Amino acid sequence: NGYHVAVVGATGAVGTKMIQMLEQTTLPIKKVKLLASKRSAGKQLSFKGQLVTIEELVADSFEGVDIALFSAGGSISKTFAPEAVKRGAVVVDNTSHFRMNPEVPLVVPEVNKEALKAHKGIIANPNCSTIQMMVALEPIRQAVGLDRILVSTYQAVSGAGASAIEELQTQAKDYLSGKPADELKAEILPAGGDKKHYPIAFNALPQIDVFGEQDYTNEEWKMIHETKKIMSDDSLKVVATCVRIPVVMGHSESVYIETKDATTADALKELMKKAPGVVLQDDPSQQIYPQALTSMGKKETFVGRIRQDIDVENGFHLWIVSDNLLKGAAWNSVQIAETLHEMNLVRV
Ligand code: 11C
Repeated sequence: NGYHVAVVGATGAVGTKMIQMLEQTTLPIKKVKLLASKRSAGKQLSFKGQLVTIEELVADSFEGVDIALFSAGGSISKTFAPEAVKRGAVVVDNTSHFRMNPEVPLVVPEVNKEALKAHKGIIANPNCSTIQMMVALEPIRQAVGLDRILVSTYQAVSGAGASAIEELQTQAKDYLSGKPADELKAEILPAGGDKKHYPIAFNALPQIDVFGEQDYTNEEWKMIHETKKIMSDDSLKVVATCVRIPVVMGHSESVYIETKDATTADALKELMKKAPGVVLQDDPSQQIYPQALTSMGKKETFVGRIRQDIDVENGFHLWIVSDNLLKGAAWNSVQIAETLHEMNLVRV
């Protein structure tokens, strides 16, 4: 009894975390199928103490699969998600490919699980930096309304995949062994697909993904558009500056909000204490606040440094941190699968 679950992109930074999250889920699972490119086919990975052989991804891989979790890049999702749906599977897609498609729900379970009811086979998992912000801000939106969000991110290199982690580690070792900064080898960051690459070790790069319209990067546009879709509010003012920093896991965000109704920092702290998926870490007298390092390996979103703005009455500042590969990706995807099961929505 239970579901036949496939992981597409099983060897990637997110795929390996998806397998770990499936080991911990309450979702009933009868079988796990691990899919990847031809290069990885034949290798084995452990699931609940049993070795599972990775299979090459082809359209027929989805025969008999009930739930397919995708995290192998947008072009793989574009080609194979419809093939999975054709064969009766429900797809939870971690890439950006279907996110803004009006037919596809974009879901953070703590925020908008009702949107799952309209699914037609594919559900999109939002961008990591959007997810953690939604978990913290939705309870505030519900209580006092939100007029505007201004976010600056401090994002971990793991968001750009396993090879970006290696790039940071190699550059850090080389720099500490005396190699000058202008000789550090950079081939991936700030964006794999862009013309120039800069070192991330001992640096901060105000570019995540390539540049798009109006000199905002794609990562910044994702935060803007996805926030409006998840909160179902096109009038919400949202703007983002996304920065990569030399941290391996855990995205941090400085978030400024303007609420519609009057509130206080203490009231927001009380809201955060009760918010699903949120842990309040906010005690300046004891130097308690969220940190990337302590968020690593945790499923929750950590919120602290809540303060009223000095000048704007309805303005508030928050510091929001979460493990980008867990709540930002693998855990949110598995949580969507759990929620589909709880809402009896696995079969289309
Ligand atoms: C990063 N947020 O940190 C990106 C990774 O649309 O799912 C996730 C990209 C996405 O580089």
